[in-house]
Amino acid sequence: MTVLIRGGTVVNADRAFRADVLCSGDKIVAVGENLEVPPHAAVIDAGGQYVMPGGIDPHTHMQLPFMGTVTSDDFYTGTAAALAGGTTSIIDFVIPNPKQPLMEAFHTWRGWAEKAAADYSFHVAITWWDDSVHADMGTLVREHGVNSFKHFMAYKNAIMADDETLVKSFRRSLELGAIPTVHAENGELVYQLQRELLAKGIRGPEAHPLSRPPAVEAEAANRAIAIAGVLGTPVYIVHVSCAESLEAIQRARAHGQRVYGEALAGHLVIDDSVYRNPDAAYARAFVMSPPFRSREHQTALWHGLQGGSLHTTATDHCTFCAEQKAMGADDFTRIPNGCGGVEERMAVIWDAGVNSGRLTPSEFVRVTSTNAAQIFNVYPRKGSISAGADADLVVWDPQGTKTLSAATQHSKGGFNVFEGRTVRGIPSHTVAAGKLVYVQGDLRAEPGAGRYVERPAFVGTNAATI
Ligand code: URQ
Ligand code: ZN
Ligand code: ZN
Repeated sequence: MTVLIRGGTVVNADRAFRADVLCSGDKIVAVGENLEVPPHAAVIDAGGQYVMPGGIDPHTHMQLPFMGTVTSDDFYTGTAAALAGGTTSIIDFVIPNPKQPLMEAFHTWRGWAEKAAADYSFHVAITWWDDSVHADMGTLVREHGVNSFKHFMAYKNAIMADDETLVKSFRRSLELGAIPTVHAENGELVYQLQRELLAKGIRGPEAHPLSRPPAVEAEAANRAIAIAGVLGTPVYIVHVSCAESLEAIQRARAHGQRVYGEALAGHLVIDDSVYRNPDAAYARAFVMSPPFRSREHQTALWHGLQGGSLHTTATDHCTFCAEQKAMGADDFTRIPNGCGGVEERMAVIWDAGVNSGRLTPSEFVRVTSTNAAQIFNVYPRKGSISAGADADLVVWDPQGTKTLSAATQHSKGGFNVFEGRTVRGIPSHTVAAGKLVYVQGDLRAEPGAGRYVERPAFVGTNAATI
């Protein structure tokens, strides 16, 4: 397929400029003014619109078996929803059960993801340790294009990595040229606080944030940063939700340590009042970890994005329907943790970030696409509008408006944490691997069109380029 996007303003992380974009097959082949219209080309009139690199969501959980159930979105429905929102690549997670061989889990997830409609890659979680894990990490890096390993410091008695596992896995990651990432919450503290709350008879969703205060997250963030600092490896902290964790990152970076931070669209605009809603089913829908925080933490996260101490935005898309969330109706610790957002991320961040003046369009591109591509070593294949890059683009209508709602979303789960929010600035077209997959409300996502994206190991001592 040949697609010519003409008359728009191209926005890359470094600059915005007037240019047409020509895509042939799955690549961008030309970026320049007044490009000729090739025969049989599909032409998109992008006048008055921005042409930006397709979004990269570096944190999703499609089809995840978790807390006794499986997330509502599978790899097709979740990636189709992503395309409808202008995100053209996801980085999901292979999460082996403790004692499960990593390669077995990796091949299982690969099978699940074959139905994906958009390109995908995997962080692999290190949930246990022995010599076979050490060996499989090498196989994954050298033969399967994995360059990032996830560590859940929360979820005791499930997938939590203890300090021994963290140290051994971080060291192995460094040897292999891979970057360790962490879910930073002290799982022991969470566990004990949960027990205490239940013992006091506080069993509803309002207890969830009480069992995971910011200090519980900050302790783990500081610990992961300290371990990485001692071992000399970079570290990427997912879903940074509070000022205290951000300050830990800022301190480390101020001393030259290579620490990256990720902010979720939800944590940037939703506050913890949702947990005090008298409708327990409504409050349960917002149970995710780390929890939504009070407003001052959102201000801190925006300052982190603006100031460069937070680098990427993601969603942690992990949807459960009301019936699944009701598994914890009389015990908040049994509410499956996770919320959606993969379809809304870019519009929410444009509306709250660019329209407010917090971010320029180029900074928007940096935090929704380019930084993730660079940190996880797929730039400029991804995260750039340039000849030779993948033809993953979103044509962005800055005047278009939409009211976000479960009634119109494409993702499953039947709930939208951004319900009722009217945003200005929405995708008009999404092009993925050179195909028109979303055209002014018409979603043309194809199961199986997504490709597994190998991410090369980092070379030399400086892992990433930012
Ligand atoms: O912790 C995660 O990132 C996964 C299990 C999604 N759930 C969540 O509450 N964040
Ligand atoms: Zn997490
Ligand atoms: Zn997650």
